[in-house]
Amino acid sequence: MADGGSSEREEDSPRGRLIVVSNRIPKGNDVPAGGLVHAIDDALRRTGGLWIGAGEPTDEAGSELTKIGDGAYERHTFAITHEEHDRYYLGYSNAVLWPLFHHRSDLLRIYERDFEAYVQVNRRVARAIARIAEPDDLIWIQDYHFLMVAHELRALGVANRVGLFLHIPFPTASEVMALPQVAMLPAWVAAHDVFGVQTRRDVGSVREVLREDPKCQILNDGTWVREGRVFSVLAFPIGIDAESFARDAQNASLPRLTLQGNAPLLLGVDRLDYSKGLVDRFEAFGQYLEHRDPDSPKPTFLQIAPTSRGDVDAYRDIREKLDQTAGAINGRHSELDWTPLRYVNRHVDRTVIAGLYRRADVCLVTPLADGMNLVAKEFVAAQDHEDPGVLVLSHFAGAAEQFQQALMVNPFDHHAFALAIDRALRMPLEERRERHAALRENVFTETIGWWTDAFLARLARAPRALDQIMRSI
Ligand code: GDG
Repeated sequence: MADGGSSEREEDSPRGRLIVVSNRIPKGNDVPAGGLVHAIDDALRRTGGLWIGAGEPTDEAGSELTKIGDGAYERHTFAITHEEHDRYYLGYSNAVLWPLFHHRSDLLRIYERDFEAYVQVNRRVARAIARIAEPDDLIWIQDYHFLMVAHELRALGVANRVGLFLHIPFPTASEVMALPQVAMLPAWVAAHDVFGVQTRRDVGSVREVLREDPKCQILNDGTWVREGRVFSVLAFPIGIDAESFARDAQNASLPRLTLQGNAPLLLGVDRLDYSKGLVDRFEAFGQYLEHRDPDSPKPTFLQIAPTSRGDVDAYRDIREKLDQTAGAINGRHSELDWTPLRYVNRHVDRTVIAGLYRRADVCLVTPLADGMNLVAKEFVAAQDHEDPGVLVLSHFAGAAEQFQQALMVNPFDHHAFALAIDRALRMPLEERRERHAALRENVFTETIGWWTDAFLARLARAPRALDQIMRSI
């Protein structure tokens, strides 16, 4: 992990306010438990400050921020038109950056006007921040929707410390060539003081891209310089509120699952996204069913996958493919009293999810590309440590860097994946306990609070941009 841990909390705690920018922002006064939104809420409660996020799309977009709700810190939305929502959010963010950063250049939908809308929205956000930021405020930008905001802030003369955390993987130098704006990317990254990513592998990819830029230079201490500005690229693996998740899982009452006797339960929980490897997962389960010992208990694989970004073509395609694959597997293997695959294409309550994690014997977390994957961490936190289930984890989840004790699989290799399912279902208690103990240690140590503190402590220690400007004159 990056330098900067909880021991630095006291002396480096930021003096100014914290200004957070994220695409999603809670609109009501209730902040959903768990996840990133909760972590930002927690950080803002401690430091004070404000949170800026996208408002509901309207017909016209002014440059003013709109204050929403009330509470321990301020929340504001920036305006966005329906057309910008289509072009900046569904278009450039989710049909260019998302597929490219998840190694799916075949799904790119490149339109110049989408990029123009992205620039427009990033510029609007930067101008709004420039109007309200005080010199000591820390500015913390979340994710790929705002890769240009820091660059725009510098152009406006904002010298505050600015960090960005990228929740998704970073593409390699050759993949990034598919981005029409490839030449601009190093300048966008270099405009931050801290550019945070999930894993060491991602740090490596950012480095590869920066090395292609003749203006970027790496220093002996691992920091970078571009046009006189020093900046860092560091890994901060995101975590969860493990205590609260474990509590919820213990207290959850389970829905009736109608499993046969003590039949094993395999579980998958994912937003319905092509990066999550759901079709490969279904096919691997199909292969497992094909070869399973007919005398062994009949397992049920429950996949929860609520639709997301249903307005983007690639998401409609994956949904169709999944329906077909699930139908074919159940058609082939179901019996009168047994449906091996249950696929729920709907949002399920968090407490129910927590209870299902605890009940599950095996959790399948097998993305083809994923920044981190919080489901892997939630499953580990929810398990009973006396009799824990088994996490089957893809090499391509960011969590794989911390979770070597999971049962690792290559999701593209359906045969090996099917064998891993079989091994997980048969794993002796002793081995399950050993593996789970190692994973649990990580999940309860490197929590969401740890992540926030580590990032903000590092950002607060970054040399002031103003000092940097003075030095370079
Ligand atoms: C991005 C990166 C990175 C899912 N279905 C339901 C539901 N969920 C919850 C899970 C989990 C969350 O959604 C999904 O977390 P992930 O980490 O898998 O994924 P992304 O949304 O892709 O997020 C990812 C993350 O940012 C954080 O940095 O880990 O790699 O892609 O919390 O439990 N929750 C409820 N009902 C559902 O039906 N309540």
